[in-house]
Amino acid sequence: MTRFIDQTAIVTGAARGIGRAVARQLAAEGARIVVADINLDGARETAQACGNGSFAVACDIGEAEQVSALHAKVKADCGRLDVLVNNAAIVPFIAWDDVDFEHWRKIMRVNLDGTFLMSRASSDMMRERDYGRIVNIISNTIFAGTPNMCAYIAAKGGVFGLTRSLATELGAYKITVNGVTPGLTDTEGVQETRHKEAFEFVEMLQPIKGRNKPEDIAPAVVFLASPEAHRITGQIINVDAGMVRW
Ligand code: NAD
Ligand code: 4PL
Repeated sequence: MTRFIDQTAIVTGAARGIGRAVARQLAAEGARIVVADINLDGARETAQACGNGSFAVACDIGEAEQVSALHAKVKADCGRLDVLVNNAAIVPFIAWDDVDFEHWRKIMRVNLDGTFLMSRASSDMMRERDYGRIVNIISNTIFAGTPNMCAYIAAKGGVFGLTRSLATELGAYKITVNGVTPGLTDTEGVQETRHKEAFEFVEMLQPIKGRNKPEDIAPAVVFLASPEAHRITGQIINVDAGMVRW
């Protein structure tokens, strides 16, 4: 398919995991991918695999100057921005008793502030052409209240609210803003934490058995990022093999 021919897409956190799968599937349909990640080596591997003139940029989404520099480069090298996928996030496993303000701020800085900074800069560029697709990767934990992730879930709840409000603010410019809420997914990030011990329990709650893989999440993201989704904004698609209903 060729839904993204001539388009430029920024995918944050695409050095690995769900972001990489989204980047690969957008690129398979013609998009040029700007892989923005703090892991430059991984980002370069993703860009290489994507082809279409895709490139990697080292960027901490929680730092306003780095987000500005990223957008200046996209403007100079690509001249246009069609799609932003806000995927980069820290996925912590932390008991409530260990949650202090330092942890809270660390998660908010990246998962919520970073999503704001990226959305602010990208939508300003999209507005120039009266076209844009913003897709926020949220999490089904905002519905389930999953244990050991309170700051993470609070930040994702913030991204959920931002999805609805930006849909309103940006509609006049024909920019849509939607979210995807994955369930527990087998990624490198999850394998680094005790979340990996939860697969059996989570599968028990899923009507469709088996582990979610990054490649299973990406098609919903690609759909919302596509031109044909132009009448859908402020919405959430839940991709979790049916674990939660909302
Ligand atoms: P991951 O840890 O495997 O990958 C995350 C990527 O984000 C990494 O490449 C990392 O370097 C990058 N990143 C982290 N902080 C960054 C920053 N400050 N600036 C730029 N890049 C940064 O994670 P994943 O499991 O692929 O998760 C991707 C997204 O999906 C996240 O938004 C996560 O909250 C969401 N999600 C994941 C799951 C899951 O079970 N894996 C479930 C629901 C939602
Ligand atoms: C159900 O977003 O959605 C663990 C870790 N379990 O990050 C998530 C579930 C995790 C999730 C998530």
